Amino acid sequence: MKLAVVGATGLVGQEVLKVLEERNFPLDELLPVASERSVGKTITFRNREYTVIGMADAVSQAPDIAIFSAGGGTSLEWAPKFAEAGTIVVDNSSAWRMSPDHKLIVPEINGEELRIDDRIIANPNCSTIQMVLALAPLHHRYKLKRIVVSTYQSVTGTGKAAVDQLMNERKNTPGEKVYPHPIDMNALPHIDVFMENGYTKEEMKMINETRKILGTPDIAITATAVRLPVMGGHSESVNAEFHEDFDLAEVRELLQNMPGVVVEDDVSQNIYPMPLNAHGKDEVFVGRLRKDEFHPNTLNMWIVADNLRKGAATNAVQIAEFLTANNLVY
Ligand code: A2P
Ligand code: 11C
Repeated sequence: MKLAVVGATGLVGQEVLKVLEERNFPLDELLPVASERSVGKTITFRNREYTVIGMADAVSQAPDIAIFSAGGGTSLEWAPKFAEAGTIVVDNSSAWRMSPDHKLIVPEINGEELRIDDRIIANPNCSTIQMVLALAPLHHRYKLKRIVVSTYQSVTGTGKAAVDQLMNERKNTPGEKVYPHPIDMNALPHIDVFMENGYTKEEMKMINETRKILGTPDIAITATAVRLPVMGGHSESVNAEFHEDFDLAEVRELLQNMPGVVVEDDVSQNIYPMPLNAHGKDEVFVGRLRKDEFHPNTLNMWIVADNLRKGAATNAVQIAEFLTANNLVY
């Protein structure tokens, strides 16, 4: 198994390397790949130093799998070239997610859709993954009718430059600004670009990707995505209406039995999910479970996950693990 990590010098790429190491992913050869700016730099993996290579070099070495976290433009241009060389691309960008010819995978939910001829596989947006993982077992039991979601997203979702902006503002030192306003001590109801319908692209990703992963285009979804000066992960307040009535104890049990989900819900002890606790973990944490008292069959919940982990790196590595475990790599 020869595995390329494309975007190995970025926030998500670095997390991919950590997750591969922690999960002891079965690889014989690692190719760390980044832009020409980084070629020749070294990264450490499993106590060994590796030299970063460029895209064309990586394609010529035809890795079995390439995990891409280098932005949509890079994916659009390079994923087909890797695929042509026989590589299976697991892509973290939004480039292929809504293409009807490409699968959008959260392994615990729809890994079974993967086939041996899939060449570019899309990893969903971070805010989508954590929401859909928590909602999937409830959807399968009670059938989702409508979702109202508001997000509280970490600056790490924007990349290294955003973390630098927050830290520079905090220390009052000058530096590059990636947001149109200060982020420290602030809340920006603005993630990614605004679309013609007044929603942001992040909000539309949550809507469209959720429907694709759950395979039901008839779920009504509305989203407001907000950036906060937070580091450890994304949080989401979800109000979910189902076609069928539910019992809270059963909801709790369904969530507890869902692989990758951890219920943290004991308000008598002030226990609920928080990004500080989710940081560096692979699971999606769910709490504040309660019935909406003014709307039938409707549940309120609070969902938190490390967006660089299950929201990006972990999910991508799990897709690669699924491919190897099911003999879908040749
Ligand atoms: P580089 O470090 O050489 O710029 P982040 O989102 O944290 O900023 O990381 C983005 C990642 O994508 C980095 O590893 C970056 O490499 C990589 N990247 C950006 N543009 C390209 C490109 N045109 N080709 C290959 N890798 C790219
Ligand atoms: C954010 N969700 O937090 C974005 C980052 O489509 O994979 C990931 C963008 C994407 O800003």
